[in-house]
Amino acid sequence: MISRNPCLARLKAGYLFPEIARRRREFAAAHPEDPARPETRIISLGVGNTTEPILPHINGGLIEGARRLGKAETYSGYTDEGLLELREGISRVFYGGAFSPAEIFISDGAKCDIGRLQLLFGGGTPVVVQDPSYPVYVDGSVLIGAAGPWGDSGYGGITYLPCTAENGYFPDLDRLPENALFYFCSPNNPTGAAATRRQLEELISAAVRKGCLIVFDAAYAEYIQDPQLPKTIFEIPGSRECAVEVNSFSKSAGFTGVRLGWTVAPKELKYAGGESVNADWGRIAGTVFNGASNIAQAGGIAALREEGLREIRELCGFYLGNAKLIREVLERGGISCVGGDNSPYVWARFPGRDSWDVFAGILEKCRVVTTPGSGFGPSGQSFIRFSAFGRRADVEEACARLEKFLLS
Ligand code: PGU
Repeated sequence: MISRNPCLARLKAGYLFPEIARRRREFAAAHPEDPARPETRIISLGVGNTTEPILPHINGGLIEGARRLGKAETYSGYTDEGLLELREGISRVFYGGAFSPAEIFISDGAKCDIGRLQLLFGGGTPVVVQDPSYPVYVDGSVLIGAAGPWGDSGYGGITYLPCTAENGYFPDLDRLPENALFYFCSPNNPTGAAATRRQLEELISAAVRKGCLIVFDAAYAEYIQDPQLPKTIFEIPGSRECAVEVNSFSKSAGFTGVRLGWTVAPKELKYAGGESVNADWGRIAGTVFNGASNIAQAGGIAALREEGLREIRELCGFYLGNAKLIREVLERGGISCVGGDNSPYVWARFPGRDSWDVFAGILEKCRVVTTPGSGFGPSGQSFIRFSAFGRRADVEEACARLEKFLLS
């Protein structure tokens, strides 16, 4: 019989979000909803999944994209690294035109590119994550065997850099190992912290000093409201030599189910041996990926027009409105929180408590699903992540239940 990839055995039992869904199902089976009692309905503030309809201009782009496929004159097939108009548009809108289309690779979402990126580095590459962090950085590394050599237990080649209240949710860069792959997410999932320009300058200078490559995850960039905060790592001098950036239309345009993202791999970025990371990324993308849907790309092109960008601001503003309601209710209840102002996540602290216990308590008493902070790494213990993605009426109802629970 064929042997199993040993990397699979090193993964933690289940991916965080399916595990939450399993616990929700289990709870729902034991406590069935009673349609006559709306307070028994379960509301999710768990997984960061968009709920609002795609706004008209962007949706029109998707419809037009589908229409074009139905006519011989406008039909298109594979688009390889993406439609030129979309790549040029992304460079113009998000990077002030600083990148050529050859440096922008269109993807089917940030998560998918995060999973593929490690093919660039292979086994043995030390991996560094912010702790807590989006679980795909660790699980993706483990799957691809990039974080070896392995000890008997645990993830030998993964360094967790704590991001806690004590250090303002920014890691101690003196602890950054050399020649490592460092996943850095800002605005951060799950803490909601958005790094300042000064902090990102320190990050780039540490990466250059230590020979690290940064994978900058900017999936929540459009949630940044404070004009002083950088929306991309490429606002920072020196970043082109040490960073790639992944981003996505999922959370800005409501494309979680449409699937469209991109990766920027600058021409200047080189491995230790002087080879081009950009050329290799093109090689890998061409080999294991056949491009994003043409329909999604037509939606992306619409999203980059003035009207589309206005819709992006409106949508992000709506979810930030939810975040404000959640944060206010928690703070009124005496819970200390961060996030929710430049990100769609509120990171709430329950000192001395186990995250999964708090998760279970909130599910039982409020019938609200959240995400336990410990699922994002050891430093997430005693925290709960509240996602602001939800219908307004559901968020208001969840807040009313939380308020009752916290004040009781
Ligand atoms: N990067 C970060 C930091 C994310 O939080 C997410 C989604 C993605 C990338 C995925 O972006 P796509 O472009 O849609 O692929 N995080 C959500 C959803 C859970 C998941 O497994 O992706 C969350 O709740 O954390």
